[in-house]
Amino acid sequence: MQQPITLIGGGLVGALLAVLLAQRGLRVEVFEKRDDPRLPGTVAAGRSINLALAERGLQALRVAGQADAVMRHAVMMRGRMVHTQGGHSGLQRYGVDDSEVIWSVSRGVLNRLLLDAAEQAGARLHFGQALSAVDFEHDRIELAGADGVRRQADAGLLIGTDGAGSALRAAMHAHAPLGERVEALGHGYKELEIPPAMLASAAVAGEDARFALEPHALHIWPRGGYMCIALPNTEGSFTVTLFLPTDGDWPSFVQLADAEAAERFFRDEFPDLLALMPSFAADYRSHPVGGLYTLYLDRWHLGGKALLLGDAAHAIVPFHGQGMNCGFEDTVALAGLLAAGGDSAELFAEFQRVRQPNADAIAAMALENYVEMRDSVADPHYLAKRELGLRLAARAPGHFMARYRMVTFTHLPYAYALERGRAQDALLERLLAGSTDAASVDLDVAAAALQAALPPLPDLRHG
Ligand code: FAD
Ligand code: 8RB
Repeated sequence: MQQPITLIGGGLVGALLAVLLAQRGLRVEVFEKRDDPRLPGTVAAGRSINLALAERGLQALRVAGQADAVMRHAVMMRGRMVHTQGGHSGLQRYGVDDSEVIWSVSRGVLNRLLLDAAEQAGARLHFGQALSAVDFEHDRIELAGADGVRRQADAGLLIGTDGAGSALRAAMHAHAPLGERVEALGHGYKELEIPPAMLASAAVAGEDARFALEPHALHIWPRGGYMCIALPNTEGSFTVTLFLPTDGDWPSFVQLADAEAAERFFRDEFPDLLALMPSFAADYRSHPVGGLYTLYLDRWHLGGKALLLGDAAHAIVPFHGQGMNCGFEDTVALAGLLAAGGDSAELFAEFQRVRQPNADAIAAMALENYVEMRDSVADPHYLAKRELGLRLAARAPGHFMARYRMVTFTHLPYAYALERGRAQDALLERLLAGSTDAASVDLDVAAAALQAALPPLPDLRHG
């Protein structure tokens, strides 16, 4: 593989892929539309957007030698803190103990750190250069600068890490259709913020008092058809996201067009949360409503000339917190294939063969987790199933692992987690037979039924 590798997009997946490829001695050029986010004055002032980093993403960072640096900026989240309408809250742990937690990290910090690492590993980064056209016949690309100036460059081996609105995908599709399907969820999102708590109390009560809510949790205010969530930032603030139907019957974003209507809605539905957001109206007015959709493609590559990965190939809805984690897992798989060398068309086909069933599986599980987060977390039957699952996992750890744990804390293929989860769920339903009391199920009988119905879980140590 002598030709240089050209990455379109230096976001999270592009930057990490650049690190991995450059570390393997490959020639890497990265073209990124935006300006260098490491330069002073380029970061969106004051707004911190965070992401949940889980085991799959963390493992990819370990492979790139970047895990320790990232973890210095991460806030541990042990579970979901569920806030009821009545103002009560309780923690549902994600894992069995503190070895199974997820981490809140700032997108900006993560991106800048990976860009530094990419440069150090020898990748060449070109900022303010947006892919604007591709000539696949002559292997040339056209890039547009912010000033409108266009320049040409050799395409090399083209890799699209330019996100959900991928320009490379559009160019590939114009050349030969990719079988693209976009499924809108019909719900959108808006970001809000809880600022750090009063510093006076922090001085007395210590570090964690900078936070207006429990810092080590992912907060959820489930309300049936919609919800709010909040993730902690290192500085003591929280990024809040409201998820709501886009239009249709109240409540929807169309119905809550102005901040006053939205504030009345929050006073009724999320009074405790509203009390923590002094700049609610200003934030509501100035932050746009984002759309949520799932992207499916029949083909991720154009022969051996171009390949898509990350959101460019498989954008998903956010509800499992796995978009970045899945994209990071992609980069390790692709770097392994590219470093081994060989015919690029075969190698791209192999990448799609391995990754697409898993991307499809996490897309499906992310959609399902919306219902779980906004509704089921407060449902007695769901809670009984969860409780029985916890008991079975303790009794027969080699045979039962909650699907959430397989997705979040192991490297088992997503497709396996989906399939195993369905089988386990059917068993739990059968054992509970409509009951909402997990303690009424005889655990010896249940464990025997489990072992009769399902093979043991794979060895998880390096799943
Ligand atoms: P992006 O990060 O979108 O990067 C694409 C890059 O390409 C950008 O830098 C862009 O400027 C550049 N680009 C675009 N067009 C061009 C062009 N024409 N030429 C050159 N460059 C171009 N995932 C999780 O795992 N956990 C979470 O908790 C989580 N939270 C999220 C919260 C929010 C608010 C959002 C929006 C997403 C969240 N995700 C989360 C999903 C995650 O952000 C994405 O899956 C991930 O960023 C995908 O990485 P990417 O590099 O493929 O795309
Ligand atoms: N994109 C997350 C989870 C699962 C939480 C659970 C859920 C915000 C946009 Cl909605 C969401 C999870 O089951 O208890 N782990 O990590 C991250 C999530 O949303 C992120 C912050 C988000 N992603 C557009 C907004």
